[in-house]
Amino acid sequence: MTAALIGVVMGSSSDWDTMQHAVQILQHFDVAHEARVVSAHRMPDDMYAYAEAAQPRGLRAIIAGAGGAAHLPGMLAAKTVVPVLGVPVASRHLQGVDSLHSIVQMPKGVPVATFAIGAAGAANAALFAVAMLAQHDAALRARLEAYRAEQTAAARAMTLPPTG
Ligand code: RP5
Repeated sequence: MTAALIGVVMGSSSDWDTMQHAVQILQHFDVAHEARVVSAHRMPDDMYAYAEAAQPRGLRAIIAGAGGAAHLPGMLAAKTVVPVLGVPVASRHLQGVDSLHSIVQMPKGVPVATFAIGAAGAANAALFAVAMLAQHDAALRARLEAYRAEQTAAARAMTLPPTG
């Protein structure tokens, strides 16, 4: 089995609907990855262990999704220098604005790269991770450029309906 290059972690299985969009992108680009629940407040010791092992295990980035107080990405970043890409998951009461603020407002010195709330953020975090890996992988870079070209072609083919 190929060792994972990208770790996808989330605070709860209830985050999977959102975070699976990151995994789908990694699968599309055939990037070795793993996905698991690592809750900051329900399993803090596991979270620390995951962060401490990330660099020695060869992870090149961690995509961390969480909702509400959303401390998982920041706490992981506090324990590893492996880049952490944070995905705010939409919460029931505040629609993920709480998650976004929790993740994006890291104090100076320990960064978390923060993406959009929800599925778009999860997918973009994975695309960003692919772009990071592609800096040193020409074949992966070519696949990423092809992916962008598909979007360009789709946008150019868009037509608008007549006015109503
Ligand atoms: C966070 O609390 C998780 O990231 C999730 O978004 C939120 C709610 O978790 P559950 O109560 O659905 O397990 O830790």
